[in-house]
Amino acid sequence: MKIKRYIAASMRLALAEVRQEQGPEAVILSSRRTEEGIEVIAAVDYDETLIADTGRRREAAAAPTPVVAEPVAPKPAAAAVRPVREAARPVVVPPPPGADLSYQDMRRELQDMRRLLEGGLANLAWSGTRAAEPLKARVLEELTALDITPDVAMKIAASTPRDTRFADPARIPLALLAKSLPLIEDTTCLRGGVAAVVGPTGVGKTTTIAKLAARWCVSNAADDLALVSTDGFRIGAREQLRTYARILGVPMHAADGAADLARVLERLRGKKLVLIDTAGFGPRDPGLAEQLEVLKTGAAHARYFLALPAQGEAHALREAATAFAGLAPAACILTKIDEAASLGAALSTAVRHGLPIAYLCNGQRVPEDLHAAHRRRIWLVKVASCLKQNVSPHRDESSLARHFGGVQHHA
Ligand SMILES: Nc1nc2c(ncn2[C@@H]2O[C@H](COP(=O)(O)OP(=O)(O)OP(=O)(O)O)[C@@H](O)[C@H]2O)c(=O)[nH]1
Ligand SMILES: [Mg+2]
Repeated sequence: MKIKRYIAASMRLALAEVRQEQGPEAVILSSRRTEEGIEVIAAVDYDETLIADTGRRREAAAAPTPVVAEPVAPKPAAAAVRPVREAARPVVVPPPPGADLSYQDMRRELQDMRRLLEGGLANLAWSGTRAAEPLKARVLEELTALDITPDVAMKIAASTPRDTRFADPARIPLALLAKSLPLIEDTTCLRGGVAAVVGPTGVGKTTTIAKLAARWCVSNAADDLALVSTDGFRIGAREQLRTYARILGVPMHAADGAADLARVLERLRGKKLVLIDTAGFGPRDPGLAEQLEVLKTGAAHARYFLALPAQGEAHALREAATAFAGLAPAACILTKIDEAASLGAALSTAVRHGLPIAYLCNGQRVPEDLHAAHRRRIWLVKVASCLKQNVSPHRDESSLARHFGGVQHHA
């Protein structure tokens, strides 16, 4: 068991220090105010056997001493001197009568107490923010209502203006969100190049490739375009792309493995635009690393777009963004906006990972449902705002306090 003493200016800072050094398993043994500040004694790695032994010793001591008929031999004088090691043993304070708490019970109780304490401190800190920075608190509250994740909401709220004489405070949360969205203008469909769409399974990669190809054909010759499929995994994947290629009157090529992909791209050097459709892999799919390697080696000069489903859950989107980061995607494409119950998770992912958003897809129609993101800033925020009613109503005061008043934000 490691026991350490912490001194800090406030209980909140002391707890933050404990948590940072000893982790969430740390148990607070005592706390008191001293001249130096708040003193907290915390411990980790309880030695359960030590505690159990101590308990057994206590029980043994409490058990009635057997009556021994034989006379007890007097102890030699030297035995009266306790060895140093024994003297150094921790003093075990006997529990108060009736309080026969096991180690696990004690631990649970201490953890409950800590949770209570932290909850109280979080409520205090959040009330403080509400009183001192009401507009910032409002921004945090509004962004949370849009399902923006707490870390991103904090980031956005950091630029809440102090002077609001010239702005309508009610509009500030959405205005800040709009300003922080990393929307970019992509010129793939104007100038060409080699572009690939990657992402998890079923997120709309092939459909997006078809939309981009159709968009190109609106103002360019179909002859200048070629489609490539590296998806030899899913049955019917190539047939799906071939169907779109046939409709548009453009050639479709299959590539298997890095060397083949490099060869195919070399053959297509004369094309102004080459669009590569890739196989879908989940972030934890063991085949993903190999697929990323194939793309990095076979199409090193391609511009990668990460397709992220707008209706995806925050954690899944975070995983996807991390899993495909190795390809250094130039931007992401938010698909299935029409199916999303909220846009908070998708927008948070883009902001957190610094992933520019190049295109927005809000339906299955090719190419009508593909939109250049940089032209849709206000529309995107409006959709996010309209979907607010779908966000679960658990965003109450205590959850706001937990997210924005917690010790971790002040550590
Ligand atoms: N509602 C809606 N559906 C879409 C959108 N984009 C694609 N889809 C549909 O989503 C389904 C899967 O699309 P695909 O393009 O095959 O997805 P994928 O990522 O290529 O799938 P895999 O290759 O199997 O990984 C199809 O039914 C598409 O029509 C969109 O923006 N909105
Ligand atoms: Mg596909």
